[in-house]
Amino acid sequence: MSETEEEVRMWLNVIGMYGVGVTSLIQRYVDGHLHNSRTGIGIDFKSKNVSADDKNVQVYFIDVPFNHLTLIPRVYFRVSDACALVFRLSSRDSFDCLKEMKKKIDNLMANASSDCPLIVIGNGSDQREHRAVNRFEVEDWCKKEGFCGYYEASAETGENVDEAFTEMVRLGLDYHESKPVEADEAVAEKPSAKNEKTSFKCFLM
Ligand SMILES: Nc1nc2c(ncn2[C@@H]2O[C@H](COP(=O)(O)OP(=O)(O)O)[C@@H](O)[C@H]2O)c(=O)[nH]1
Ligand SMILES: [Mg+2]
Repeated sequence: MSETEEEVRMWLNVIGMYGVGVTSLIQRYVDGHLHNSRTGIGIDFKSKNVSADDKNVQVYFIDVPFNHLTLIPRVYFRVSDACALVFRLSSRDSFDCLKEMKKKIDNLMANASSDCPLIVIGNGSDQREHRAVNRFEVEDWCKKEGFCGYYEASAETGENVDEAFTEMVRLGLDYHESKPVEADEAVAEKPSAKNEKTSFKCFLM
């Protein structure tokens, strides 16, 4: 990073039902490959340094299984800069769950006075023969619900993962710059990011 480059810290939530591939997508984007330690339960973080708009951005991806959503303290929604809702293209149930998820997130965001951008990621695009949800149906729903984008990606092959996450970072950065500084200071300690890419457990409770 050059000395003149501005440093920004952002928090992006990636949320989905167990098994849709949330952890895999974050791993693929942050580490560039998948590793075996994907069986973790609970809420996790992974961070990555990226350059965007001439800024050095430290992005914290919060890995949120849907049934842990209500465990996230309100403050995290207040500081979140963007959220991705993930479903599995081969699972109709996971798309139906997205509708319930959106309602819960709308409530949480309203309570936290947040208006951060939301995108949808349909994961598992490599499993073409198992597709259970029509692309146009998702696109229509996303438009109706006011999402900022819809991406079909594969954590397995990496297809479209960079595109989806890069867009989430870009949207998050726009939002981050539009909100008062005070919100960012509400998160207590900056996690100890010894390396540019760090993974650690979050003990929220
Ligand atoms: N074929 C395929 N399998 C995937 C993909 N993403 C994740 N998986 C597999 O789906 C399972 C659940 O993934 P995981 O990331 O643990 O899901 P999470 O519970 O949402 O965090 C694992 O066996 C992954 O290897 C994908 O894009 N394509
Ligand atoms: Mg997981």
